[in-house]
Amino acid sequence: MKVLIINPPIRLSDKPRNIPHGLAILANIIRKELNITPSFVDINARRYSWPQVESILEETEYDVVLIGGLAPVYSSIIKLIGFIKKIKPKVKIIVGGSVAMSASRVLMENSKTDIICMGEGEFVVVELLRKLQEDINSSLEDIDGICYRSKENKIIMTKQRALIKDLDSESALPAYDLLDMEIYLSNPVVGLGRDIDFISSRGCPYQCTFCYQPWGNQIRFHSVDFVIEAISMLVKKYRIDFISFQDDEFMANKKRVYEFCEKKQRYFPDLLWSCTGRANIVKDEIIKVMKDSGCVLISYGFESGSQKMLDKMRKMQTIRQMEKVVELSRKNDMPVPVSFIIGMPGETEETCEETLQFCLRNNIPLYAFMFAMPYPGTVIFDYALKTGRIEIDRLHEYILRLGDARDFTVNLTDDFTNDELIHKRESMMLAAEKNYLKYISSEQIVEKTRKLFGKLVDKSKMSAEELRHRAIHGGMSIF
Ligand code: B12
Repeated sequence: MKVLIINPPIRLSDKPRNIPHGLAILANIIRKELNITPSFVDINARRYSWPQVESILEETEYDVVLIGGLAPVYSSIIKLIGFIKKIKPKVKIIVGGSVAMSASRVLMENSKTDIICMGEGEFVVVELLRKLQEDINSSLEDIDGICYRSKENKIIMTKQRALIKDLDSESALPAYDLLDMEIYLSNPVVGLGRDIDFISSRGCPYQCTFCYQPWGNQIRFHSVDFVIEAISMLVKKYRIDFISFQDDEFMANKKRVYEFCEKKQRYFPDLLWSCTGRANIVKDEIIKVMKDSGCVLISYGFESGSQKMLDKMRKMQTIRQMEKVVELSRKNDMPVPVSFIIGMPGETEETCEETLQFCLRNNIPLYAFMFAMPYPGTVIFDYALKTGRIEIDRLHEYILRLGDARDFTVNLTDDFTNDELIHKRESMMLAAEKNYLKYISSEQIVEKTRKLFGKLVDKSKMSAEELRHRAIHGGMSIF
């Protein structure tokens, strides 16, 4: 049986930087467990045009197609399914990932998707492919964790599948060798040089209302030894200079962070790294240890400078903790890439002013300032449905429109019109940047970036201007 995996395009305004972890992990599992090497069409990495995609789909041989992605790739998934079913109607299409899980019924009803994977794919793909290998039209009712179309064209949801217990032994590393690694490695995710992203855990203990969390509040971690072994391979085979951890909450387990810092420094002293953090858990001692082990930045979701808004979004963090994190990062000469959200339910002139004042007081620019976006599966999505901001019978059209949270889509506030909200965001960004650039000059930003990245700056042969651009683009310029 021939398996084709397709990674749809994402964030076309930027270069491809993030590897498709989910799909590439499944490729590895399929190869290991079923001895099938799937073909991998990475539309995102190659930036194929749609006519090019169509001809690839025509020329490649396959019996089963696996597609995955997040909410903004919904429209591409719909397009791909249309092409495939036109070219090869008998091929089975399996879709997974966050958009398929959070909008399964809409996807089923508005496309010719055959099967949706409703959770982690490791066991599901193996069971499914085994079944389809025996008979491509096998009945699927005894496979847990899927949604499929029966012969009578009914949409059937099977029993929920338990989460993987041990990520080290039951999941796998992505099949890096099937990806266009040189494309990803030449476009750094966060840092400089040959930078790769890595996800070392699943789940998050918090329940923010704007976030989609399919893996629940119990975090499962890869062991530090698993991560160190992966780094060892990535250093040897792909000569990486930098690793960016994109976990929902990399720092949730402090003991593990300390263990990682010690082992990383022992085995790969020259490797630099970054990760995600949270204002309510980051303390002085840990930042210092991380910095000394080559961590150049920790990124935070600050979301708002208004305590009222933070509480409403169940962020479980205080303004004081946020100020403390800014202070500590600066004390350790680390940038503080922080993101904010405007337009959550309850946002008013007053709460916006509180956010702006927070930024002015702490010399923070609003470089990553997102609109509150009700992505399927979030609490604010349910709120938007309940309040009629999204029409239940026009969900397909709504999800087709979803894109980057920097683009306005739905107004969740009662106090602003759409235009007012858009202008509010712009004026706040301008004011915060103007203030920030009075606090620090671009020469100082470049100087601090050079100091932070050391040898990597010369290795990446960047001019001061490129460096500044990269620093700002990567959000690492908030010193
Ligand atoms: C890395 C990442 C990105 C990368 C892109 C990654 C990529 N190449 O696709 C970047 C940085 C570009 C990105 C951007 C955005 N992201 Co993002 N991102 C993530 C992040 C942190 C990790 C994704 C990941 O790799 N996970 C690890 C893998 C192993 O998990 P997985 O993909 O879910 O795969 C497993 C299963 O889902 C399943 N599976 C997956 N695919 C398939 C396919 C088949 C066929 C099968 C059978 C199974 C299967 O098996 C896998 C193994 O178990 C997640 C958070 C998270 N924890 O997942 C958010 C997340 C996916 N992003 C999200 C969002 C909202 C965004 C943005 C829209 C935000 C923004 N600021 O604008 C932008 C998109 C911008 C745009 N213009 O399109 C949401 C998606 C919500 C939703 N309902 O879809 C998430 C879930 C964050 C959150 N908690 O809310 N993101």
